[in-house]
Amino acid sequence: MGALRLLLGDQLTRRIASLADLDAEADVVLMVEVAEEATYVRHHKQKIAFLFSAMRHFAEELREEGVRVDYVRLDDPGNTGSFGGELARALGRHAVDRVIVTEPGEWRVLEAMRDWREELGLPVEIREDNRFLCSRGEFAAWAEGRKQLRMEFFYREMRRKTGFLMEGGEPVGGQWNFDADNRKSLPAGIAVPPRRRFEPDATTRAVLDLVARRFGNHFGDLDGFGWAVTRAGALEALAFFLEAALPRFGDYQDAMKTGEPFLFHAVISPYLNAGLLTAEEVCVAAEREWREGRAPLNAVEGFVRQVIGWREYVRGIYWLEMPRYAQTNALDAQRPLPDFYWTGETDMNCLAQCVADTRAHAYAHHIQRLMVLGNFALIAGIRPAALEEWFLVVYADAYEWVELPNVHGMILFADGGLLASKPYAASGAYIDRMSDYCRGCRYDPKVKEGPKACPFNYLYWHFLIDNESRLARNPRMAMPYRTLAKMNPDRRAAIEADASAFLGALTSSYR
Ligand code: DLZ
Ligand code: SF4
Repeated sequence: MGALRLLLGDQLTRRIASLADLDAEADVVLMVEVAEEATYVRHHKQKIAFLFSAMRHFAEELREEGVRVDYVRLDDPGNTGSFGGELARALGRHAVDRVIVTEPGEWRVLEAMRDWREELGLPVEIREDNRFLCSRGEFAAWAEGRKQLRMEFFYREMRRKTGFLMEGGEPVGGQWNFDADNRKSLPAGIAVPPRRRFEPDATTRAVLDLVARRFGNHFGDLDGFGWAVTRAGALEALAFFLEAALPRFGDYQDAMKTGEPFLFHAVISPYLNAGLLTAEEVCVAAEREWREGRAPLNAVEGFVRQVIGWREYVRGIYWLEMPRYAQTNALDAQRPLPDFYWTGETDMNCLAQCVADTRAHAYAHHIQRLMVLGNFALIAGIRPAALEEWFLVVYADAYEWVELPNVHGMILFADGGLLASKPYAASGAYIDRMSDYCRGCRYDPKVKEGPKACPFNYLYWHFLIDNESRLARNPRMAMPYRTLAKMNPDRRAAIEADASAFLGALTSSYR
């Protein structure tokens, strides 16, 4: 008898472990659209549409190859709405003697999977996720006995292991990291490459209708949907990035511009995280651009670091630390998420613009996420779980393995410094330097007090005052705390007054 091979929506690669020894005669591949996955948090409409359409296309490709695919659509009669329920139903349709699945990207789903053997009464083999360059075991071995789990050291190990941008055991260019070259603001008039858009085909249009009908009340726009939904499309998106954007990706990777969330970014994370592209192939391709003289080293190294460094590192942290990781709240932040994260209705132009980009595209680039949307939540003391859910909902590339360490650790310092060596708190000057947002804002980034003052300015100091007992001993926070110590009492009182008036006026009425 054959096996039932359950393939999850973010495992869309022929090379996934669960399909490795597929027997086309005896086995059945099961793919299921289930309400529980779409609604356990109310994902952005484009995120659901992207994944359902990519799943349907992938199923078609498997069928063309002669594989037997049992595909359950969301609207199919009898759809129970959950992985476990659909697996049980499918076992009634197929004569198989075991289930094979690749471990999921979320703790929640892995917990459920561990009960399946008992619930279903037959063997369930959970295979290691082979879509990553560093296995969970390798990461655990690297972490063993280290006091601090710094990305930079992990990244160097990964460079050595993979050989990317290495020559004779040394990093090319004589340096591991060229980040210092990657902080330029955008020159006026620089041409931004028009983003390659993928026109929805009949399959995607059917999914867009389904999502509009079933998830109309979820956050996000559907019109303008332009994601690739196949591996071939994802490869085209990669090729576009390499040619049109990579040469300037490094220089301007921290810059922000009104109405331009993509700038010189790769915009391939939804494809990587759903299995349509592999980490290895995107790095091979980027390295070739440098070796053949079409892209500078600072750009290529910055890109490779995101993929083999940061991305693998946050996944390692997630599996090493879950489930306790999600439960810490080192800064005891308790404020509910303000409504404007959903509505975009705020006079703070940077936040309004970043929410607008997010709503329109289910995408914002890393500095919009970290230094605007994230930074505000950090210095306003937003409850970690509330911001984590928001990030998981709104971005097409977000799964808990990647979202949680980025938000909990990197953005909010809620893990007390396991991941980041200090909180990434910044005042309005940073946003003013890196964007054109302040020009269109009713606040002024240069004003520190009173009604015209940029709220980031007083919230920044308010955050430091509020967290003095927790942060003042952190050596990387010594400078701002020295400044705070010298601050006169009137200035401190003004900060307190401005911050409490501002925070008191925030509304948080719905999700
Ligand atoms: C994100 C998502 C959504 C919205 N829907 C489905 C689905 O209907 N079927 C499916 O197999 N996967 C879906 N996913 C992706 C899963 O949430 C993802 O596989 C889990 O988070 C486990 O990593
Ligand atoms: Fe944002 Fe402050 Fe600039 Fe307004 S002035 S856009 S609130 S940083």
